[in-house]
Amino acid sequence: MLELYQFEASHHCEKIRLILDYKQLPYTTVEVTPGVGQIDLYRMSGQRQVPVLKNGSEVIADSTAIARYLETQYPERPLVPTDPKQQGLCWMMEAWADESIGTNARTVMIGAFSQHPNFRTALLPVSTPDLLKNLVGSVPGDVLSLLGTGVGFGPDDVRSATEILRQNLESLCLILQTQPYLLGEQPTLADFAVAGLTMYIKFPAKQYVDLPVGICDKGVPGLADVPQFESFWKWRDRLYADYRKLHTGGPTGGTGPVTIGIE
Ligand SMILES: N[C@@H](CCC(=O)N[C@@H](CS)C(=O)NCC(=O)O)C(=O)O
Repeated sequence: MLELYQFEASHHCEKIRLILDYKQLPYTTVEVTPGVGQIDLYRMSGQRQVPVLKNGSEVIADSTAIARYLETQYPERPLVPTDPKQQGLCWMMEAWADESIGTNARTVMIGAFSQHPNFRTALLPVSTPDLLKNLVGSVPGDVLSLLGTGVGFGPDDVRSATEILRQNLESLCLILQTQPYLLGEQPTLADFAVAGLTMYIKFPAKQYVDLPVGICDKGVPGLADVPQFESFWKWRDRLYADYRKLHTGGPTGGTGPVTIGIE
């Protein structure tokens, strides 16, 4: 059985969950406790970030490496086109989703927390400090004091990340004007990477991810709620409806999430 070591609230993990669901592979999730659980993760995988995939004795860290591994081991329902040009574009778009969308989305979400009380209250009443820690990743120090003030998350950082994401969403809308998926007629890794890494800009419309219900369909004002990008969010809703399994209170075919801590 495939085991995904994850943070439920991680956008890189969401990319892998989308891929696992698309390939119709059963898996269990192991919820890693931020901080202490990452020590075990380090022992297991040689690094401390999620996602990590375990398949028997094989341990694969990093979402791109996991995608490659899954494509090699489970070629049914392929994710990567065979045509060389399409294949090159697919890997390029996947990297762009991780680096540009993923990095900037994290910044704008933290910015939205500090600037928009409504967005914050949609999450905070039921959130735990752990959830916030998951969202901000490895940033040290007291999480709440970080919001809007920490290094890399000040107003200028948020403004420039928002501008980059506007351009990214505009490009995606243009591509999707004439074709159903980012590389043409079939879904590929590019689609699942973009869908997963846009999670912090706007959370999925239904409870695909085990997060507070109040956060479904909520997102960063100015990006998640403007008519200009509506076609992109509609596209993502359809991708989720077609390929992602709804959260059912336990992981797919598994025993339920467990937390790993220090021994
Ligand atoms: N390049 C990695 C990035 C993974 C990543 O940034 N993971 C975050 C969660 S989204 C994490 O584990 N943060 C905790 C930490 O860095 O300690 C990938 O694609 O998997």
